[in-house]
Amino acid sequence: MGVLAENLAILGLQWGDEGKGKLVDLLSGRFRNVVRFQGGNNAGHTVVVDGVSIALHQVPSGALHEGCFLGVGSGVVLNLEVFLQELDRLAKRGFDLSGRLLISDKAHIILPHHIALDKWREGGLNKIGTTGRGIGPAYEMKAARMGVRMGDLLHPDTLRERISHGHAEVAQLLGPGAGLASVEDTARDLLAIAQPLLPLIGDIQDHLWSAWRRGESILFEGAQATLLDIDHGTYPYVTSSNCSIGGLFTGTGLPPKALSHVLGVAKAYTTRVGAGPMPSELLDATGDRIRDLGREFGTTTGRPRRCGWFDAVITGHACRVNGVDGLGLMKLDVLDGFDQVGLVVGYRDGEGRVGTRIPSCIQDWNDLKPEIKYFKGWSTPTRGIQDPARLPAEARAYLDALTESVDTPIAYLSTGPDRVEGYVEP
Ligand code: 2SA
Ligand code: MG
Repeated sequence: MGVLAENLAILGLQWGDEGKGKLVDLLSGRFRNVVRFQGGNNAGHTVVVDGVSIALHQVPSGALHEGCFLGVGSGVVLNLEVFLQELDRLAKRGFDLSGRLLISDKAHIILPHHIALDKWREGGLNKIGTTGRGIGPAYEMKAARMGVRMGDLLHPDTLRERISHGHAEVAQLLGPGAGLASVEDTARDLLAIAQPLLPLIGDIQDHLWSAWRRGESILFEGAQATLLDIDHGTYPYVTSSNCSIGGLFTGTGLPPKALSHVLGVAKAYTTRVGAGPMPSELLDATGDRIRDLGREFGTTTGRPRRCGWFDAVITGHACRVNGVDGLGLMKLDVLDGFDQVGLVVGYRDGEGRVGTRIPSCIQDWNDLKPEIKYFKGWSTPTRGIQDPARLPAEARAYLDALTESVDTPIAYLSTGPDRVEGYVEP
């Protein structure tokens, strides 16, 4: 079997929104288990079924496949209200998850004071451009040993005490005017919301380890992406979890030998939502055209995404960090009809030197200018083409240069939003 089989990780190689949800949905029918291992409802994975799109933020994207067992791993931060809304929305669409969903007892819960702190910070000087979902504070409280975990819901008598630690600090920081719910109210509301989820809480590590040892296949669904990774991304303009390969193992409790392949997902161009460096960004009519044709607006926040040419420097970095076996190259069709298409092959520094790696100890990303190689565009539509051999010659030339620039072959090519299968096994 090629890349798209066995125990597979699907990870984002840019700044999110690469189309991971579509690939997970498309491939999860092949896997017995689909598990989210990090992130929270800052993720917005859109799956398209019979032309109708469903946005999932926390329920693993394998939900649409009856045969898939769904896991929410220990590295996830969970907004219980959003989670329940998604379960309800899926049920209304006829997708019943009972008997095939397990939530780690070690997953942390996003609490109202986490969201309040996130929003308070975003109104201040250290503006990251977060999704405002309380993701950062939830992970901070986890690291500060003041987090509340799903397993705590099974012990109401100690739940209040667990909530009180982080709550006290946030209440002190934000002051009485913040309108924070009290610890009592937070605990009461949490327990009321959580009732339907209590039977779903368990030991995800044991479930996945046993599944792996039984030879069941597992698909690991990454959220966000490597350039948003707290360690390997464009810090501080990152999210607060490890979206790259390391987060898979800490977020599930499985050993590296349980993973066989890594599929890295990237768009045929680059987008970013929120603040932070983006050397390939196009602040002109071309960027606007890509945004409009690609409908580049955040699934989670609706914010317009910043658009630019494919950036081989950041994507090559992500391929190396994650040990990517094959690319899921998405939305090539958006580039149909451009007279020319750019590929960022390096960054030129203040002394005019061009490098193909992200420099270390960067003081100001604005000093790094994109070195762009241009390719002749193509007028023949690529929409719906599943076999790269049938692509226009100019599109093939562009893809050949792109794969060479990141030293990674294409394992899947997407030329449209629907569940179109276009595998090219390396
Ligand atoms: P946060 O809310 O603390 O995680 O925000 C920190 C930074 O991370 C960015 N961020 C994102 N950027 C793009 N897409 C995101 N989610 C995707 C979506 C889902 C995906 O479609 O919504 O691709 O998995 C996402 N989540 C966080 C955010 O803009 C800040 O720059
Ligand atoms: Mg998305």
